[in-house]
Amino acid sequence: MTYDFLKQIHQTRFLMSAPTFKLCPEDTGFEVAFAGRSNAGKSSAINTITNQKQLARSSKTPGRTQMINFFTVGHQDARIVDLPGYGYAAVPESMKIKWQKELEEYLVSRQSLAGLVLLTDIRHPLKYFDEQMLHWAKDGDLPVHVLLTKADKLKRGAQKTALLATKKQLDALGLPFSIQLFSALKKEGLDELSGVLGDWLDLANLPAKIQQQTDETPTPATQDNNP
Ligand SMILES: Nc1nc2c(ncn2[C@@H]2O[C@H](COP(=O)(O)OP(=O)(O)O)[C@@H](O)[C@H]2O)c(=O)[nH]1
Ligand SMILES: [Mg+2]
Repeated sequence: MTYDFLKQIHQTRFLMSAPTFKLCPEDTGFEVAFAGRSNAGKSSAINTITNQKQLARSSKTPGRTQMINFFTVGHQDARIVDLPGYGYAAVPESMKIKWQKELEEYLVSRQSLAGLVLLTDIRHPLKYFDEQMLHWAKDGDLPVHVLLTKADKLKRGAQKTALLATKKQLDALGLPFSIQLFSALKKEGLDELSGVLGDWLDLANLPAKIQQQTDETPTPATQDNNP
């Protein structure tokens, strides 16, 4: 099953970019948002799980106005959302506040949003804005899956220590979560992540939905159809 999810996730395509949530796609089906501080390894994770080199471009320009990027996982009703990396010091305070308000609104009220994947570098604990995101997720009854990225940077023992420490941090927030180690470099943690995405995006039922849609599409009358 997990293997099938991964195959389906490899079908991910770019849908659109939006400068604000007001311009995002229709609120139908299921959506999973990826969030994290800039440099957390978000683009690398999305590219790795979708098996595509440049799907989520890594932005090398700190402070650049970033877009919210939407991708479809084989169907427009199964979407991955790449949220702009937060934590740029260069962004003016007024813009930060505006963006945070929008983000909160999206996390709390987006109907199709089925879960939040929060990425953090395994060498750094969750910081203020990560916790902010987690609080909003809690307010929106949104399940959270945490990826400890760049796990290859640490040895086994240190990985375990980091995992436990972050679990403790999350436990203290009192929200439902799951957590895993992830390495885009070593392609580690793909099965676990694809299992979570498969569940949240309802990928097991997607082939049936696509079939149904095909059936419902009216076939144009051919010339053989005499009145
Ligand atoms: N060692 C290692 N480096 C990684 C991994 N994932 C990302 N990086 C590096 O971390 C930096 C930031 O990655 P990127 O995906 O652009 O982060 P983003 O800003 O969150 O989208 C880049 O230099 C990546 O090459 C990983 O799994 N292992
Ligand atoms: Mg990026």
